[in-house]
Amino acid sequence: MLKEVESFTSEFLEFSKGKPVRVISHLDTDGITSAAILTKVLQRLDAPFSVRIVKSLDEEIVKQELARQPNEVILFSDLASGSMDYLSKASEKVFVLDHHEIDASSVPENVCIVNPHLTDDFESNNCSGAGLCYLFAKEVSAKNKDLAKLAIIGMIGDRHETNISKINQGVINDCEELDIKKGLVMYPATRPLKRTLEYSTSPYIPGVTGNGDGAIALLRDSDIPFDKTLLDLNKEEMSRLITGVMIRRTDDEKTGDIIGNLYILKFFNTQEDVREISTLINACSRLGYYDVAIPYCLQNEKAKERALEIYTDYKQELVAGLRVAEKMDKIRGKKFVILNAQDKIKDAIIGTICSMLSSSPSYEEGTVLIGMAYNEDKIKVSARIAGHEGRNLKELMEKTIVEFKSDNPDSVAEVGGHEKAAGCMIEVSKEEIFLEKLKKNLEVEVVRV
Ligand SMILES: [Mn+2]
Repeated sequence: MLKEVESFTSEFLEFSKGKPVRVISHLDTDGITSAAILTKVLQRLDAPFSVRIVKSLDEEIVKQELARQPNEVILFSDLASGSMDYLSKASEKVFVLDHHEIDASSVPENVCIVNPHLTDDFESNNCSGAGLCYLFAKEVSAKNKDLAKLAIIGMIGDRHETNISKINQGVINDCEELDIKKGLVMYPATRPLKRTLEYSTSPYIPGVTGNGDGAIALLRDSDIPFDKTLLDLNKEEMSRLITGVMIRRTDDEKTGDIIGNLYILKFFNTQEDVREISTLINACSRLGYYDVAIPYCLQNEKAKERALEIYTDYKQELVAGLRVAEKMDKIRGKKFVILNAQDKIKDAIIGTICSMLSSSPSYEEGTVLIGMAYNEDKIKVSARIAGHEGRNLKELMEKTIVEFKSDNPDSVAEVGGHEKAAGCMIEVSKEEIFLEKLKKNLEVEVVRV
């Protein structure tokens, strides 16, 4: 893939000479770190540029951005692979650095793209959007090697760590300020364990999560000082702690995923857990503070202060939302649970709440969790699955929306996501009708071939 990056870079540098660059990136951690890398590269090139962060690309947004041609150069990061049709209408060249699935035959001639799916060895080249932006940055100048840490944050943000490809390994090797330690996968690994355990929702530890006394009891049983951090633990202490956690999760089959690598990065001159940095960036971005998230990535002190405030509020909101979700009346069926929160939980966090619940052992492996929350006159619907195995949620949502729309042709409902996390937006006025369709599809037994 390095060859592809090389020709992409030379084409980009040639084409963008003397022109302002317009960067359009995705709003998750990977998209924000991608935008931050590109920001730094363009600053170092002394090139004028602007950045736009979007939730997803639709025809309207693509049209708006293409209207900037021919005066500006358009560069998409961490998105656009599914928008080749729209991009073919551009009057000029368009540049794309993306890792999402793509139909190779759909790439028009005017699109200059690097995507691991378009290479001859996807397994080795698999990486995040930020990883691609980093390879581009390094190709522009070897001095940009210091941006490897942003690629690492994007990689963790997009959960690439369970299967490190050759390209990702290269990024890890480039990052001198990264430490990797094997242990209990819980974050932050850099703060006192009594707190980390108490606030741990992933893994969810019965009797410990949300229970300060339970957290202290676990540490006492494991013979570990309360104020030690995960990073401080020696091998014996780590294995005692893992045993203690496993005992409490005994009736649950998901124990395998509690052990893995902890990623510790020197960021703002302190040791930080990459999973926590990633969550913080995601929180700022999802709440609309892109102007805080990007400078935070670039280690701006003022942005850090603001980002921490936003993150604290976000965590409090999550804890409160989780409590509401636990107490709420739910629609329960065979292998599914629907939380119709209406206006009791903010739509910005309903998906995260479902993800947290999906890692709790109170739900049997394969249970589909659906969260619904109002967003003005719309309802945001999020689907998650407990454990690893289960139905394809994207298909489930698509099927439901197709049926829903055939009865409600005026609806503007749209589905997004993938197999394990999907969602859609529907009109509040159609709440009951949608629920009926959804329940009907959830009740259908899935026959495995
Ligand atoms: Mn991504």
